[in-house]
Amino acid sequence: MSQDDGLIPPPNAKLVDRKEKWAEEGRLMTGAAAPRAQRLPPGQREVKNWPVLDLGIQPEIPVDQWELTIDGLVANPLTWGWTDFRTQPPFTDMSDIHCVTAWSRYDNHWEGVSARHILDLVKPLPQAQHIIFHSYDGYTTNVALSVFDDADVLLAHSWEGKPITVEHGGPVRVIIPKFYFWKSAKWIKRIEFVDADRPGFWEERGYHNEGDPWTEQRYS
Ligand SMILES: Nc1nc2c(c(=O)[nH]1)N[C@H]1C(S)=C(S)[C@@H](COP(=O)(O)O)O[C@H]1N2
Ligand SMILES: [Mo]
Repeated sequence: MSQDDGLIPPPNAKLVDRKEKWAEEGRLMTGAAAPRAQRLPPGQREVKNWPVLDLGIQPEIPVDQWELTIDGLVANPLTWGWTDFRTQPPFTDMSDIHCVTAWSRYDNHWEGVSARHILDLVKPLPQAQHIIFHSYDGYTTNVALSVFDDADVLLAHSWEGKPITVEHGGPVRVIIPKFYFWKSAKWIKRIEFVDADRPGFWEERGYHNEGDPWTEQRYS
């Protein structure tokens, strides 16, 4: 956790302890990589509900106070308020969720602003190789720029045609379908482009730096 995120010690310390233990013990690892053609990654089970996972803080940000800053190694840094965000070209996509705690949820319909549109606007500098997501609850997570730069990545404001609820990261959360869901930061506040990679909250606590479900990149 970098200094400037000011994470309050998570009220959900028990969950953090338990998930750190899972990483230490390699829980849920099947050791059997599944072909990508298989929809359900190894060690996962399909659920029909949508579980909530967070650190015990669910920040409530009214849309008129919501701001998103995109900065770091980009030619055109920006800060959007709600109206700025909602006047970007709309993007919709359907994708599956795979959480490292072994549940997967199929066919989620997302609506928001595509990662590629954001990249077109901010124009990452050549040195920008990694991205750090910063959230309103103090959570952080990291991905390579090449992971963010994909056709199915977006900043979502709606799920199944309705605004994403606070518990699921509304007003706006990141969606990165190809990785375990901890990379999909809820309550997104800042997207920082950096040259050197930096582990986020779970990456510092035994979780994999990437997180490909089909090769079970659960733990580091
Ligand atoms: N800001 C923030 N984003 C977060 C988290 C969090 O605690 N804070 N948890 C991550 C984890 S571990 C998962 S599995 C998903 C859960 O999203 P959901 O509660 O909508 O299912 O959000 C991810 N993004
Ligand atoms: Mo998770």
